[in-house]
Amino acid sequence: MHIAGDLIDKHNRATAQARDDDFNALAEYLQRLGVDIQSLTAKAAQFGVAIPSWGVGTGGTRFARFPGIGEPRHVFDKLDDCGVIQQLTQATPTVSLHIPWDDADPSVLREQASSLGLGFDAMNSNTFQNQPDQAHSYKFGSLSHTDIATREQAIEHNIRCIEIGKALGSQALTVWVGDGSNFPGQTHMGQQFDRYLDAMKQVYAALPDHWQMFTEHKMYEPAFYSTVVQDWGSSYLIARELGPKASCLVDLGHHAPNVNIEMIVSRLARFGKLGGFHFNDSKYGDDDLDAGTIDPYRLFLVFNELVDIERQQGDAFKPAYMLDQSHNVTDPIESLMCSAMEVQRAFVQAMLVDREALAAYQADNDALMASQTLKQAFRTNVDPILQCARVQQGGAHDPISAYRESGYRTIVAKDRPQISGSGGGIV
Ligand code: PSV
Ligand code: MN
Repeated sequence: MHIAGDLIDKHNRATAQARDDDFNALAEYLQRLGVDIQSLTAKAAQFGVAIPSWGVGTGGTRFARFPGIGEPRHVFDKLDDCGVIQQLTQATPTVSLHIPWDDADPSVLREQASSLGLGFDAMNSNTFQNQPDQAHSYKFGSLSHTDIATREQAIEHNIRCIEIGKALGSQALTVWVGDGSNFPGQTHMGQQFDRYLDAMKQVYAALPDHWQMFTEHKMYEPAFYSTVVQDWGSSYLIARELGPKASCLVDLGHHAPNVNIEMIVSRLARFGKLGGFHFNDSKYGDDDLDAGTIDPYRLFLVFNELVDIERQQGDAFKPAYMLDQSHNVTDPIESLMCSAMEVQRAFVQAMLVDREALAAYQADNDALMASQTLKQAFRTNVDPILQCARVQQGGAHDPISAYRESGYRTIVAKDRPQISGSGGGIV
């Protein structure tokens, strides 16, 4: 189901005067800085970040889940919700599926996605939960399990994800495992890493030529003492060991507090191993909060690195941008729209950095002015650029207002029964 085009047109007409005035004022300001607003708007319009299919349902904590009304019942409802996010923001042209959560006939999925103007981004494999019909338990790990039959089952699952992805037109597989240990001495850390590498090599061998494989690191959880792919160093070792189709995926929430993530981004990219992102925000751990809600400056600093690297490496540098969030107290569609716009905002602001001036300040060791150069770009309100980029493509001036005006959630709730019960669980 889509939101009526008339409603978006009406919304955009009502805001047209304000949008034009703000755009012209910003154009004048940027002109003084020698920046052409039209080309910036065109770049903003080309920007896209993938929606995680699992993000459109209400998340939860270990303690409870409080489902909202009109929750998606299955992957087809999830696609509908992703279609609305794309329709209103025009910044989320693809969906990242998680298997087996989103298992369904690929040709039907493909048909529905294309009718909604959506494509498929990276596939995600799930070997961190047991499925009802599965022979071997992942309680003590999957790709790194001590038991070969369990490892083989996990390898097969990953290969199946590739097969489904091929049928959907996806071109990447993201592998995140919860493997690790909860007690010192529980596992032999070296041998466990060897087993993981060996299994990943078998998955890698099944990748089609034009596919990529992303290894996603995370410091802890569900394993609380040691985790097999715990940091960007381990992830880099894996990607290097596997070969050119393998690279690292940086989930912003998967680091210790205060870690300099933008520096990790710079390092990985410099050695050709930055594959993609899971954008979200966090205050304490892997909180999966909406992108840019806690530390928008850090998001900007990540994009500052990305824009800089793109200028050096050109179009060949194309990391995959995805969101990965959990929504406990907000409508997931609203949160995902906000996050997509925040990520797009950080990208546009990073393009405003005066790189010649910055290079000169760096050469002079003028720390204060170098920092001010970044701050000036970060402080610029680029809303008019984002609004125009959206409206030019048929999206909404203000996606949240248009979504609320549409009553989408109440309408779909008529077909989607209220989920009762509040069991815990992270997804
Ligand atoms: C793990 O916490 C993670 O970030 C991985 O990307 C998973 O696939 C995703 O969350 C879904 O729960
Ligand atoms: Mn993630």
